[in-house]
Amino acid sequence: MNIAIFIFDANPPIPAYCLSPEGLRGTVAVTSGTETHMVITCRVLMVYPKFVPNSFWNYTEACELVGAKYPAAPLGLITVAAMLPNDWDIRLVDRNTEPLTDADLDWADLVMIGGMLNQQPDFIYLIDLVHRHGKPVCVGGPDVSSSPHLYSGADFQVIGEAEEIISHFISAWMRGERKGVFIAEKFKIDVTQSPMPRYDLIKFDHYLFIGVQYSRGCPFTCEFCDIIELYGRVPRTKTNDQILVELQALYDHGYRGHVDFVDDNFIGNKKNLRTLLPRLKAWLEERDYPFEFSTEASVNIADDDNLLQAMKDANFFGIFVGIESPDPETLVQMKKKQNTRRNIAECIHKIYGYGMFVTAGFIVGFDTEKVSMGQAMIDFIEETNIPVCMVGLLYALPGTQLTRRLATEGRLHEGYDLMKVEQAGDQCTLGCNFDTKRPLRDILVDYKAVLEHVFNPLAYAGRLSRLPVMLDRSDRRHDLPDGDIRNRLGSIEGVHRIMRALPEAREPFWIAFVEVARTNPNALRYIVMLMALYMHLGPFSKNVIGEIDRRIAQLDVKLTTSSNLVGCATGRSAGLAPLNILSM
Ligand code: B12
Ligand code: SF4
Repeated sequence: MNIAIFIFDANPPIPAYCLSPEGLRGTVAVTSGTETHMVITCRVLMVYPKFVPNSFWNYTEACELVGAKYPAAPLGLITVAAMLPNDWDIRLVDRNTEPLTDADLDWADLVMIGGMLNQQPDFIYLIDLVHRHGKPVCVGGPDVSSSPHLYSGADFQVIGEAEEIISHFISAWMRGERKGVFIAEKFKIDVTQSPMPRYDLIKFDHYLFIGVQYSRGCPFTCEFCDIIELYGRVPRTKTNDQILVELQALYDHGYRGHVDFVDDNFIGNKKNLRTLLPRLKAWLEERDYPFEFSTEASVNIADDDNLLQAMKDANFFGIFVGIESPDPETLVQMKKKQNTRRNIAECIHKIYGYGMFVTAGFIVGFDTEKVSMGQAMIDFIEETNIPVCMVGLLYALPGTQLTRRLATEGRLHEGYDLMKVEQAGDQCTLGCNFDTKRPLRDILVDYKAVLEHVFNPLAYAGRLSRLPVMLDRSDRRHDLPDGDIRNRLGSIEGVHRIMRALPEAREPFWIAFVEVARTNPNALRYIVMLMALYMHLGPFSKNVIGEIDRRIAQLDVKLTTSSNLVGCATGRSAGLAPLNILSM
């Protein structure tokens, strides 16, 4: 039996639907004039799965130092929350910061889960857990969009950007359907119509920073990149008013401190950005600088002094740049042409000149790499003087040009897109999920050498103490706003805690600290922040080096075994292993 009902005040607007009796759970009667209507109040529990523990990006110790629980809040989920009808009741549980209880699950009519690759093990576990509680699950987000086959256990899949397609899911749910796959047309979403994220669902003090998104997509063509596959190559920006309203909402919720523009490439649409930045500056000034910004941008940002100045004026303090490799031939092969024909170190130094520090991504494991790659990368990192370098192994992400090429060449490993609980990590430990051209052992040895150098406390402190000379913070505001969680780092007790936690780095870090305090006190708090990050990066890099050692040892065992077999088979002594065993 289906019962006709009316729904009002829904966002997006929803016509009258028919519901099965089961779908009526939680509905209430509302009388308006002489008519009595039913208003649906669906109880939605949104769950953000746990990230795998062994990741560069978790910054666990730095979070603990300031009393946060995880670096970033789930922006995707709270954006989707804002697309659901106003009369649906929504709760959010971020498993990285708080427990998910039976009571939460009992409360819900529907559970919605979203996340990325590095949440996959918990994500899949959660689908099963929710089903054991007898509740339906709707899934979405980047990993579902990239690898939907891994999430076929969910009742509903929303694939791609949710802004338009979600109304189809909502309609289906209202009609009483309990299964469905909804696929968004690629890159068609007009982000100016994207609703303001439900920041009210977030517990701000759980996080190091809060994300806002100005644009989606990137104009470049890097072969390994999944962003252009998920969000396209034509950057779509929100309007200036839209962003300022989002920032105002954060401000009104009382949030102060670090806001990250999570754009794929912040300068993807420079024309629009040029109009946003002066308004951002004025907005900040009027409110006495409640936020400091960071973002991600391609290295050609250094070509544009006006843009750098405008970002400086708008209180940007950090930029993540994908550098990837010091080798021009490798950059061409990976189709990262924007990084060729330029002196990258000069570009980075130029960004420092505008008072913004740079963190950067580097990758080892490309087909065209030469034997000397490891030392070249070390020299390059020292020359650019970037303290926090995310050096990973090349990882074939699902849906990329790289993955398609490797599949065609028969080099992709089975289950390459599957993150198993027992091996969970990130591209630092799991990379090279394909047959490499260069012997894998050589790649791992090179990679290990880079990690050993880059995260050596002396080298790290050396880069820290050289940075302030280049980082022009002279005309920058000195104080953080009241309520900024990072204020807890600046106290002398905070600095002592960092030093106590890092016995082997204590001496070089103190020397760097004193040097920076003397020469560039305005840069000091950034240097302390980068030291705090080392509390995670130091131990993390040791774990990765341990993992790489284990992978090398496994390869050596395979090599020995295979050499023995060759020896037996040919009647000769062991020693001449077929070379290709090294790329297993
Ligand atoms: C900010 C960011 C981070 C931050 C913090 C993320 C956080 N806590 O949420 C940090 C720096 C920590 C990070 C790290 C990593 N990230 Co990241 N990150 C991003 C980035 C740039 C923005 C995320 C965001 O907030 N987007 C804004 C929201 C609105 O978009 P969205 O999440 O896609 O949500 C939309 C849809 O997907 C959908 N949706 C989302 N959730 C749900 C849920 C339901 C139920 C439904 C129906 C729909 C739905 O609706 C939304 C609106 O359209 C994305 C790229 C991107 N453009 O999204 C990469 C991205 C998510 N990261 C990615 C990866 C691979 C990583 C890393 C492994 C490192 C790396 N980049 O190589 C690490 C791993 C982290 C770890 N701890 O292990 C990949 C994920 C690929 C995949 N298959 O899952 C992405 C897509 C791109 C990329 N290569 O960087 N990341
Ligand atoms: S510049 Fe960055 S976001 Fe753009 S295609 Fe290359 S890796 Fe992807």
